[in-house]
Amino acid sequence: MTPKIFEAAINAIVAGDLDKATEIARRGLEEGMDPLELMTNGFIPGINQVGDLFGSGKLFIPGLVKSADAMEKATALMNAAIPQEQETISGKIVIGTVEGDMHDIGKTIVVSLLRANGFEVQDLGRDVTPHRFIEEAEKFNADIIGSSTLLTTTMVVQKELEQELKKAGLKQKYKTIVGGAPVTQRWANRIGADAFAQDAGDGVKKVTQLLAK
Ligand code: B1M
Repeated sequence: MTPKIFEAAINAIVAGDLDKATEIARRGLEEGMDPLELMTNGFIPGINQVGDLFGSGKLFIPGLVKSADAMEKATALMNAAIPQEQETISGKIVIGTVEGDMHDIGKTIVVSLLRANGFEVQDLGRDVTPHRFIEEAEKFNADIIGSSTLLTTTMVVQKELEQELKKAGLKQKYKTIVGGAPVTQRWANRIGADAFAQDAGDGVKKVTQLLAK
């Protein structure tokens, strides 16, 4: 039964079928599935297939948008079902998708998992400028600034954030963590970010390590 639901989730996202994706998400949760497992083995591979189809010219913008809508709905249902830690542990993070980038599905999963692990998270949404990251970190009294980017063209904003922090004399005050599909440890090292995370689980691990430093 379990692999079948993963396959159904993949197919619903590839078909851009919002109703089906919603039904599968609800059914999975009713049957007691771990929301992260359903995301990791079903919905995320589905949207990755969509990305491959789009990248190879076999799917066009309207199809990409339909699949993205189905994915956003499934992600919202999964995120809402992730059990939240009642006790907050010390550690405040501001997180957003960088300026010029509208992709926020992955970032939203990272936010949910951080909150589920007891961290205080301020979600800045998407299209966030380096200046706003810093301004919000100051207001929130954050320990960590996290940025996400899915476009190779907007990766540079993560570098600009590091430069702005240095210019403002705040590089020592905040630890930074970067993520997103084109981001690598090598990129993090190159721009001087304090950590890189491959996925949401790794994000929780790296944030925990940064706070222990
Ligand atoms: Co767009 N898109 N898209 N898209 N899209 C990509 C990124 C692309 C790779 C597709 C492709 O061509 N194969 C390509 C980028 C190519 C490149 O840069 N080289 C692309 C393009 C070109 C575009 C447009 C330019 C298309 C156009 O209009 N011509 C346009 C850009 C708009 C803009 O941002 N200015 C565009 C638009 C869109 C939609 C709006 C339709 C939609 C986004 C909806 C939304 O996010 N609300 C969309 C989607 C859905 C995708 C793909 C198919 C899927 C992205 C996704 O949600 N993945 C994507 C292809 C792909 O990535 N395979 C693609 C699932 C998500 C769970 O994974 O976001 O990687 P991810 O997050 C992971 C990890 O990366 C990590 O943890 C997450 C959970 O495991 N992580 C972090 C992420 N952030 C982190 C932060 C951390 C730690 C870990 O700490 C701070």
